Amino acid sequence: AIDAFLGKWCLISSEGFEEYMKELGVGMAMRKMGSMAKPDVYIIKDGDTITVKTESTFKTSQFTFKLGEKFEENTLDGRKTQTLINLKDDGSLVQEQEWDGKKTIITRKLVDGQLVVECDMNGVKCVRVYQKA
Ligand code: DKA
Repeated sequence: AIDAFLGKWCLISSEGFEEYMKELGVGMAMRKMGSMAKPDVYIIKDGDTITVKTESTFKTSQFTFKLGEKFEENTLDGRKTQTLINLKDDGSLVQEQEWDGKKTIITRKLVDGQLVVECDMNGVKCVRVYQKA
């Protein structure tokens, strides 16, 4: 269930994020800030509605959705995407963002009590690990 994902999470490691942001088309200034940011992520549930809030000194944003229902997401780097989030049988939470004929997938899973976020854009992958606050 989604319940294991709920709570406050703090970034503790990040690999390949700069390259991933570059592949997304994020400009240099924002990539610099994005690389330096150590965000806190809050995953909150209200009935069947889920909110993911990302808070950092550089920028704060949030999106709210229902599993399996497409919605319009405004991403941290300013993309407006058509996003679909599903919970897979293996327990991972898979977020598919589509915009301008492009697509990226963000997969979140729980591994040893940590939140592991894997991003993939055209095969350029990044892994970010969050610890429960
Ligand atoms: C995360 O949750 C990573 C999510 C991907 C963000 C992409 C764009 C960020 C640009 C500053 O840790």
